[in-house]
Amino acid sequence: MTEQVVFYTNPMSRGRIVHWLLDEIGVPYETRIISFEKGEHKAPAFLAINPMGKLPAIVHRGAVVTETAAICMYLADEFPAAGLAPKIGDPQRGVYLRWFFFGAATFEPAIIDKMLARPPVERKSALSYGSYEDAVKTLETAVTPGPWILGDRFSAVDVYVGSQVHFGFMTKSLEPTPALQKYADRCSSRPALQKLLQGAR
Ligand SMILES: N[C@@H](CCC(=O)N[C@@H](CS)C(=O)NCC(=O)O)C(=O)O
Repeated sequence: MTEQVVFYTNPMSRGRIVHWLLDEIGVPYETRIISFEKGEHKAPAFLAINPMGKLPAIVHRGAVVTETAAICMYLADEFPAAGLAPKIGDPQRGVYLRWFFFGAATFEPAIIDKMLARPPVERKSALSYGSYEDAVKTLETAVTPGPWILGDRFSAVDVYVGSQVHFGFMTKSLEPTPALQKYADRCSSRPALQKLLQGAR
């Protein structure tokens, strides 16, 4: 059982979010690149780690963690010295959890459906995000006035939600409104993200 985090990723995946977070935390970790081209993500060796055959994944102290939001939350809690997660009992913990889950369960499906130009459904109330417009408007309230989702405090939830905003801009599934653009720019000013953008891995 190793104390070092083993990080399974591909540069063209949500693994970039975990990569940014690991570099914010600043502990050593071992990266294992899984090739999509070679189909390594659907090969038995990786399916034994994540039966979904999807990246990213981490293994830490013998436990597998998948799902990008869960990995980010796990790492921020496991390495408290980085100060990237409010502790249980801190009133900001609820705000932090709220926007992590909003990012994963509400905002991400909204922008992915937009990116894929999926036809509208009749029963919007059955969708986790209701309407794309409501999801985007609500996200704007999370990053305004800022600078971060927890106000003056940068945290792991900014890594997660900020990455989704960047992804939305890149795929043109999200309009760079002034509030979102300013937030994305603040995220881009983080040295750990700059390092990642300069030398993709
Ligand atoms: N819910 C998962 C989604 C993971 C995911 O869809 N990963 C993509 C790359 S971003 C993947 O591995 N796709 C390969 C495939 O499904 O074949 C998470 O948030 O980590």
